Amino acid sequence: MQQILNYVDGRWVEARSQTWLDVFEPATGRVYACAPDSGPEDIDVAVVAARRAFPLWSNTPAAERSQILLRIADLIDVHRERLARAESIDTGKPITLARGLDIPRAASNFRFFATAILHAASESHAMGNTALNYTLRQPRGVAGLISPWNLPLYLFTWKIAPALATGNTAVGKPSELTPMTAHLLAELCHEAGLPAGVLNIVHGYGARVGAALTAHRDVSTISFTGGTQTGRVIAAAAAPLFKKLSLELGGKNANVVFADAPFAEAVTTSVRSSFANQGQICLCGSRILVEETLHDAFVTQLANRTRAIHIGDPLSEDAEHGALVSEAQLQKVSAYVELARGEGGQIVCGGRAPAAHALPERVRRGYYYEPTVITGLAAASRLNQEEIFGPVVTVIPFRSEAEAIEIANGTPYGLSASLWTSDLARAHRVAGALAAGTIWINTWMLRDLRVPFGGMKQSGVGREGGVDSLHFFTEAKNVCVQFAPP
Ligand code: TXE
Repeated sequence: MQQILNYVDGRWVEARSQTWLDVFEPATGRVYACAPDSGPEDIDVAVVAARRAFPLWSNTPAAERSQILLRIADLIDVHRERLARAESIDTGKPITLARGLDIPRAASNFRFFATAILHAASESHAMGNTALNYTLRQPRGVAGLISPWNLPLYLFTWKIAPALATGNTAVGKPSELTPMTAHLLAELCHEAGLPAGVLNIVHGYGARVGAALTAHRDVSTISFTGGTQTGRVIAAAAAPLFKKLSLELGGKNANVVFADAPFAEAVTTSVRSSFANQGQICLCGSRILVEETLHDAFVTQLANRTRAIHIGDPLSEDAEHGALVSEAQLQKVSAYVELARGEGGQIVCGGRAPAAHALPERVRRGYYYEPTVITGLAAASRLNQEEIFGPVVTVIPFRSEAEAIEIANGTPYGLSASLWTSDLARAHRVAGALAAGTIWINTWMLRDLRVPFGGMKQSGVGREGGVDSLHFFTEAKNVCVQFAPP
């Protein structure tokens, strides 16, 4: 049984309560580790450590902070295989995905912000020959960083890197479902020489530990990625305390395929955007809107490619589809498919857990669900309005560009969208009309870390990425100096 510990003030410690929570391996349904079941008292100790480390860290020259963060990135690269295996075991995702996406992106997050601070410019505004205004961007203090279970190291480092690069110190709270790579990251940060107290990681349940971090009077900045409902709870707790808040929440993203789409590419990419990470990526295109004339041909091709996805042991090199992260998530996905049947939807493929004999012996008790394609549901149906966050997509026909835009925008979410067409004018016109924070044209999940990233409506508040992260984690102060009479 692997034991995970909190990392506070440069030391590995148990929860004060000395109680533990079980950590499951989704592919087998078995407990394989335990993590501290921390409480508010553990957050208090971590925040004290972060506050104590803040004066020195925030006054450390950017070049020195940069060197330490670059060393962390190098150590992530060195330990890529170990981290990928840990991430795969913890989440149920194929090790090939963890090795190719999650872990390299964690290193990129550190490298990007470690170098961004070396070139970050500020502004000045001259008032003729009498005065000059200049903008100081100063670190805010202790940041609270709360991350989810779908891309654990990828998203945790997406917050840690800019927070520390800009001179803040931090208390991080990873998901209790997937704590392992956060634990391993603490070891790498320690080895890289990150000073004690700069990064503190406290494990535990969100409603206890996450809530305590959100409410803590000495934590002035909260960056959260997770479900919309949890985002609502965090916002309600943070607002009266005037905390700076960044919320990256759920999505119900449209993948709009026009009749003049590059067909083969649209199908191939749509399989990936539908089922990558077992459909547990907030950017997945879970609603596929297809122009009516193309609908049947597209559904046939999509279903054929979906049936060919290899469901297997996440630790095997040939697995393309692994286990869902938890029993609860499996039940949630299953319930939505049963609802689809009740709403008159056609299950074109999938729609069930794989037969035990179809799975390798080791993973027959895992949280598996077949990639599923559903047609015949109204745009207003619950399946097309609510975030399922699993390997389930619906296909909806549309007759006109205007109707496609109306359907795409017709949910409470606005995180991302894809559109496929050969008509550039239409591509830009539709991109401008779609209510989502990120729009991909003839591609999906192509990411440049310089761009603003975040959602509209119930998909979140604020943007992170590039200068948006640097500005989020710093306070802008205008200094006006008069040097001559007006
Ligand atoms: O997220 P939660 P969960 C969606 C997806 C999923 C749903 C719930 O639909 O089914 O969210 O997933 C911590 N105060 N996404 O349960 O609950 C929690 O411990 C402070 C989309 O994982 O939001 C964890 O560390 N923190 C999302 C983190 O919040 C609290 C990715 C996320 O947990 C808290 C994941 C509280 N009261 C799920 N309650 C995306 N946008 O990528 C929980 N937490």
